[in-house]
Amino acid sequence: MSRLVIVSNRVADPHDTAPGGLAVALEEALQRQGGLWFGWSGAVTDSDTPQMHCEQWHDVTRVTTELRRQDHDSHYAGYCNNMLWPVFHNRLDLAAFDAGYWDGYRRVNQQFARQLLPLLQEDDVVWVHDYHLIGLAAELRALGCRQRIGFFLHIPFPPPVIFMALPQHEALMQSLMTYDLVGLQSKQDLRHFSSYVVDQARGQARPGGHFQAFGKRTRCESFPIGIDAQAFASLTTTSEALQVHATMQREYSQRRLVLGIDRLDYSKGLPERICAFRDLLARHPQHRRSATLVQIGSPTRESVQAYAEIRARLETLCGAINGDFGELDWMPVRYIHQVLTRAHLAGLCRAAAVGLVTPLRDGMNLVAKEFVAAQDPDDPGVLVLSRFAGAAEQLHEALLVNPYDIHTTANTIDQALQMPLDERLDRHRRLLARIQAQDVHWWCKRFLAALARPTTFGMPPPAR
Ligand code: GDG
Repeated sequence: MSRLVIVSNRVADPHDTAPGGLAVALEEALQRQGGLWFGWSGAVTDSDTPQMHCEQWHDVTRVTTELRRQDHDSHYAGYCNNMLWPVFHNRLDLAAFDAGYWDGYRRVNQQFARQLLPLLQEDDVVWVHDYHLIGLAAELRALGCRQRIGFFLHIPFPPPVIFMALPQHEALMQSLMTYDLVGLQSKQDLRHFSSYVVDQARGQARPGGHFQAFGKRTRCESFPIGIDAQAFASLTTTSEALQVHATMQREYSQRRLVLGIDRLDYSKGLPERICAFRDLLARHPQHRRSATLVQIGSPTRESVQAYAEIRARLETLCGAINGDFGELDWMPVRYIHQVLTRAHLAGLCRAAAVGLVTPLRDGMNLVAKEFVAAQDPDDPGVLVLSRFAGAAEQLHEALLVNPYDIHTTANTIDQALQMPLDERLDRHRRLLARIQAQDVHWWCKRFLAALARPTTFGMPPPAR
């Protein structure tokens, strides 16, 4: 079996006592095949020669590198978080089209390629993750790398008309086409990719996910990411989770807890969610005093302007709803701007009657799956899920909503709060079965098996 090399912007900490499902699955694949994990250490340097750091943990080598300060600013803070993230999430209004960012993006991809290449062995398989490193395969190939290289995009692939708002859309697509395999989260992402290749790049799409354009060819398929369903479910039985659950049940004896867990990101639809909850209380007064929204908004990317704005907006909305509807012994919304432990989150999920996962746009959304995995199978809560999350393609038995439609979302929360037990049981059983079958280990194995498959294109090689 070939050695596996994973490259991602950040490298998971092997000493983390409760890592997320993705870190667990990748770590497991690395342990199985032996391997190397390469990424940014999180440190910036003013020196011209970024230092690397190497750590061995069981059979896995972790190599991290610093970034030069100006490269970090234009790559991570600039092109990644101020251009690619908003554009790929259909938020052209929040993108900063700064011509200087692109050079930094390329420099970091070149630096990663230069530092990684000498560490590679002949039979290695390289798996690159996410939008920070779209250009890595092209940079590695330019240096003579011949190993198989796959890429997985964790965020949505936008419709061509939106993608083309990026001045560098052609260069980005050419970089993607340099990979042996490109993995996307959903079938819709795949349709967007295909439509760009065929309609904009005048390329070809063939059955089996084969694409040809720009004199290059690649395979592109959807690989919906899953969670470690079993591990998340077992977190609900830890003493920390049981304590959270007991506290919540004491406080919400009618079990009318409505829960949201998100990074405080503008893609997650938090203001719209608070407005929908407000509309619920205004038009369905029977839920006043009984339904409480607990919203965890964990801090993220706080140096980016759009993130500071979403935080301020959310605080204003939560203050207003509590002021207008709250009573001395009941607050409609509890908003917590902190990072909680995973066991704490699992306990909260278990105690909740309704999980609100209503992003405006999301590659997949793992919280939707974690919520289902944590439910009591004999008395499960109901998942309200945005149609615009990749997870909606798999989780049909959730109550699907358009999060921009505040009125209908409020009515759907009402429907969820009133759903009879037999319907909840039926929906939950189906959701759980799919989440367990298509978990993060399934995702990881499927991607690596596809990457290992020899590529037979069913079309003549491109003219060079
Ligand atoms: C990207 C894509 C795609 C949240 N708050 C806390 C906390 N979390 C955990 C959740 C979940 C994870 O963070 C968030 O995952 P999501 O999938 O919801 O969203 P992104 O961070 O935007 O992830 C997304 C994902 O990549 C994987 O491909 O699904 O579409 O945007 O696991 O539980 N964890 C802890 N404390 C918190 O306060 N410990």
